[in-house]
Amino acid sequence: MAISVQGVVSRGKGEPVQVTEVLVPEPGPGEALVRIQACGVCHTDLHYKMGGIGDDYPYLLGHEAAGIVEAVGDNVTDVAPGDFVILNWRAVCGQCRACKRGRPWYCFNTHNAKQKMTLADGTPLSPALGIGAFAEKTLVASGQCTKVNPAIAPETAGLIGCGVMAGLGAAINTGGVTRGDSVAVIGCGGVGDAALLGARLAGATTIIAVDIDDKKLEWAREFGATHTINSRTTDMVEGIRELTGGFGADVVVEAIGRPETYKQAFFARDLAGVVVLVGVPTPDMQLELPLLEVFGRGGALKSSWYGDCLPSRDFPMLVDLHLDGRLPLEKFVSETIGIGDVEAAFTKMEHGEVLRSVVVF
Ligand code: PAD
Ligand code: ZN
Repeated sequence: MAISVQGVVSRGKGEPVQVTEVLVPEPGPGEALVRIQACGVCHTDLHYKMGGIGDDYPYLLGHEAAGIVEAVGDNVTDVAPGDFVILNWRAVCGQCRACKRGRPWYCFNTHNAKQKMTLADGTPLSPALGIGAFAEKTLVASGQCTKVNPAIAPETAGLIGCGVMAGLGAAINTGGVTRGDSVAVIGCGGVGDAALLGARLAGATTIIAVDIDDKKLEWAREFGATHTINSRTTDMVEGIRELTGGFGADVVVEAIGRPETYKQAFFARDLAGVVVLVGVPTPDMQLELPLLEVFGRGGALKSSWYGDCLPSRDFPMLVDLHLDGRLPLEKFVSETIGIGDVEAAFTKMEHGEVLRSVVVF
């Protein structure tokens, strides 16, 4: 028997989201039912609402979540009822060509629940990133549940499930930031600030935050930025070069997802440097770059999906670093809100008033 819960649903492009009844099936083989304790509002949820990701409405939004496993289906051995878990959108298959080559963080065939959650009238829902966690309970593949130390606060833990991991991993896993590097991060929302934190954790010495909002730049300093540039008033390419001996940064992380800022990232990096695109573009965007510069400057232009993370490896480690006082992840939580406040949280995000609003249940 399906259970009835309240969830935040996006019914059509640009329409305000609604709290409505959602039916969640009992977990089948390989699935887990999770009682959500907290779920962050990520810019990717707003992309879904605005039609930037696809047209598979209605969407059940929310994907940065932590909670307690309530029930599991047959053949589930990795988690059990009562486990405190962070939900992930990379439950690796172990069988695809990436997994078989020993690179499971690129898995091309990640798992989600097989059964569909639905609206009360039976209309199937598309859960955001295969999760759908702005709901009291959600159904996922058991591999989407990563067990971590329950000593961490759920509203902080949930953020590791997307934005924190994406940004931190963009710097550390994808960008390969290491001791002594210079790093620039363009766009200092939750994802960009996590990249700053990752750069600091990895031992970067010059860490430059770029944004168009002075408040964001002030917050960026708390996450490890040694220098800040407001790109409304200062040319960021010039500014980054000036702060790096005239050369550009070793690693530049673009955490917005726009062609113009990507281009600036490209020119703000040192010869043989790395550009990491973690911001998500929309389907209409095009990029034009001088091919001779792409060749002549060497280095690497990389994209970072989910910070190239392996949840089973990375989530418990980040939780442990946080509990050890070495990763101040609680600073990402600007406010806790109720399930009815997601639309207002989108507005606050667009106005730059918050890093993360987190829905608590
Ligand atoms: P956010 O809206 O909180 O932050 C964006 C920041 O960029 C804000 O601080 C803005 O002020 C700043 N900004 C906007 N335009 C400019 C500009 N022209 N120059 C400088 N700064 C600017 O978003 P977020 O941090 O939640 O997410 C950032 C992106 O990362 C977004 O595109 C989201 O979809 C993406 C994302 N990617 C992954 C992944 O796996 N690749 C995961 C999660 C989120
Ligand atoms: Zn996200």
